[in-house]
Amino acid sequence: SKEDIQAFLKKNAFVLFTVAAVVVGIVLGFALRPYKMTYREVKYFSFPGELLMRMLQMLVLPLLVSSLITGMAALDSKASGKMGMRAVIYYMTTTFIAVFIGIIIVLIIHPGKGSKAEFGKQQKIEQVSPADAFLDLIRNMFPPNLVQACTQQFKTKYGTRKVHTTVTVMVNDTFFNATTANATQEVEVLEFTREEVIPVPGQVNGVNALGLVVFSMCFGLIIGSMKEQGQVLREFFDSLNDAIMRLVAIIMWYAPIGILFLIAGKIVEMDDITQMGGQLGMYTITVIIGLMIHATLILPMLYFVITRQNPFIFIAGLLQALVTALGTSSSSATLPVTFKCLEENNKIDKRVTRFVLPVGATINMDGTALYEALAAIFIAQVNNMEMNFGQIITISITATAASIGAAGIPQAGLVTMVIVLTSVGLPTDDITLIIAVDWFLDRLRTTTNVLGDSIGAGIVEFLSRHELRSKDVEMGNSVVEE
Ligand code: DAS
Repeated sequence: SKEDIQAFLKKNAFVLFTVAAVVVGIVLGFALRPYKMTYREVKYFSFPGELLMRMLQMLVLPLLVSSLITGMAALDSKASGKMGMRAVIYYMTTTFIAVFIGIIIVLIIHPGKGSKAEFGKQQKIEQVSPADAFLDLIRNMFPPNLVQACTQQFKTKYGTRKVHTTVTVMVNDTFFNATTANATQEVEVLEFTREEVIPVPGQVNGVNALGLVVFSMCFGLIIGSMKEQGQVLREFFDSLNDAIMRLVAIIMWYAPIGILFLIAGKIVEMDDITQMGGQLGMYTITVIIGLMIHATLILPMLYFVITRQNPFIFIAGLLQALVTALGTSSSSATLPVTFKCLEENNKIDKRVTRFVLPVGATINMDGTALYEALAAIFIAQVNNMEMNFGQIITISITATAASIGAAGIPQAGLVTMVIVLTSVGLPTDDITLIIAVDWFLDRLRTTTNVLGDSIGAGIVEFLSRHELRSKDVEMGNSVVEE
């Protein structure tokens, strides 16, 4: 009936708008391509999209901190310990499965067959030792200065350097997203320094997310154990968290417009697809197949096997978040939307989302792990280098580490690839070969990352239902009978 349709439209308005935005964005993008806009014009054109990115990113920091603190404070150390264990086991298992799929698929399809095609500009990229990268990761868990951890920017590092390449522009502009001042300048890069190419692991937009995650978790756990004395702090962060989520609700109205322009802008800007060499085309298809297998088969199956519920109904509730991930190519920027979808559509317990999602968005990246392993072997194939079993194991370990270290921001995975390549002696300069398609593959792997975090929340909630329930009983909350 008419009322039913109206009710449906009202309930799904956001999702419908966002999906429509993607479609319109793609159409508009292709329609505008023949006009060959300059870099500056594209920047102006995508401005509404840039605003969405900024709005979402603005909320990430307070959301991350307040949700983790309240999430941890709502549980006792035993319950959160168990939940944490489950989350970590889930993250590890799914990441390894993803890496495995990536390796198998690239070995079967062998997209790097043939002589090395020159499908990209080669540029010099500095080597970095995996040991240093690993120490950096650990180091960042303990920021010496919390205020600085929230404000650190890459800007200053770049500000001092005058010479940039297109790659660095990409790095500044979408990867670090820091030097908007330079965004409209087309500059040329001659060489990279280590700091420029290697992001400090765990950093989001110059914010040390990993450090804040570790601190917030400990802090939340402590104020949770403080009984009366902790009350003020618990209430404070709780209401901060609520307030931020209300802001998210407002931004969601703007999201479709932002996503439309983000996607259209990217399509206008991208390199000519018909020029894409055979190897690069095959590589793109291989990555897509790998991600598809993981996102549409493995993860839903895992969800079904554990919870015995329909995974596709669960995924339908996440649509808004998945489209946002596609539009922003950043799992951190998508975090506010992921929260909303899981809590409101899928009714996942807040104590679970607040705890599992921020950690997941920072360290659990299935799509990135799959991608890094696959890309490394592709680069080996292109160079006609056979990887032996030991090297493949090394790749799977470093790809996992690199996905943990990659921040949830656009194209972070491309940068942490240096670690994977160096570990097996592959030429790091060859990363530049795959840059042309990375903007696109990045969106797909980010969507996979967000899906992985969300399904993880569903699974952890299911496995923790007894602890959550007994906590409810203890607190005198109303308990819903199963
Ligand atoms: N785009 C990133 C993310 O937000 C990670 C990556 O580059 O792989 O998930």
